[in-house]
Amino acid sequence: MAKKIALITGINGMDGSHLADFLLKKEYKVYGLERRSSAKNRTNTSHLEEKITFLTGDLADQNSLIRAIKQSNPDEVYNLASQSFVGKSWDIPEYTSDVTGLGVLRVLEAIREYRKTIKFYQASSSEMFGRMVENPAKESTPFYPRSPYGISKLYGHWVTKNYRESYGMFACSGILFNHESERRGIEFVTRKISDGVAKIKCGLSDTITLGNLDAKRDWGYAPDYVEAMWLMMQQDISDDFVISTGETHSIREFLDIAFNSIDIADWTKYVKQDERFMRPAEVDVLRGDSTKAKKQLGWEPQTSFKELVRIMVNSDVEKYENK
Ligand code: F7E
Repeated sequence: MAKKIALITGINGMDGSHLADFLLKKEYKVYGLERRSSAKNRTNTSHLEEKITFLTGDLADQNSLIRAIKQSNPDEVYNLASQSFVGKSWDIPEYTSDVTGLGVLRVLEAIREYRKTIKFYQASSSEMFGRMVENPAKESTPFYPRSPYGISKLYGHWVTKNYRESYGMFACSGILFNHESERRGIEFVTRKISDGVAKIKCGLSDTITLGNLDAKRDWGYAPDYVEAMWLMMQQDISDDFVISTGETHSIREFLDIAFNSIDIADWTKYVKQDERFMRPAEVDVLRGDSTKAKKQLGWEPQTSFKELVRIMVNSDVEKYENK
């Protein structure tokens, strides 16, 4: 049987690299779309350089997307690219709307132009629930985004649904709650903590400076979550699914486990707070209900919160110890 072909946008991000690993194990031919950059950004994908084909393209450039689809001729397109940092979306709201919102429309248009039978996955986000009208949130929960990022994701979510209904395309959305791994960008709170804790352990720093410690998130492990993306794409009918652990933990709890894994019980003297890391409008708590994914996809998270924190801290400690 011919190999299935997948095109992943945002290949160099945490999710892009984990999904490529997953699809290679399933014997896919994988193409990864990356933006042109004067400095190469393949920290997460250097191990994939001989295994996948990188294409240059940009969610802000319609023709580059049409070309990437023609070059790869995929069975499945996973749209994981976006301006994904919520905090920065207030500083660059127009760019965020263009890439995270309109970028989705551009990928869908490229598919519609080239071949409508290509399956499309949109990385929707729990940030669309924002001020949580219902806790835990499920597929039918009304949205209430709280940032330019969340609003842009909502556009992407609805345009995906609209192309499904307008053109009969297979276009599904995974409403993924926070998911993290040792490949997470350093600006996100979990990695900032794991990296900071590792530096403290190795004597390279004495403090971590954070914003709001009381925010609560439903944190899962990214390699578990990319499997859910793939499962959604193997269905006969496209649909939307919430992917989450069903648990919520505060940043303080994350700090407890992270410091505990380097044998520090009281972390208060190591953690400072700074206004710079506070957001103009905060999402105080997120928690998801993945009953539908469990029933219809047979998907369940495999990694506990405690394991996740430990995996991240151990990986950063190893990184500094090897240096
Ligand atoms: O913030 C608080 C911050 O930036 C988590 C993205 O993948 O998940 C992610 O978005 C919480 C917030 O992730 C710092 O205020 C405190 O309440 O790690 P984060 P996020 O905003 O939840 C969703 C599902 C996505 O879709 C996004 O693309 O942590 N917080 N102190 C801090 N956050 C950061 N970044 N840095 C701090 O110093």
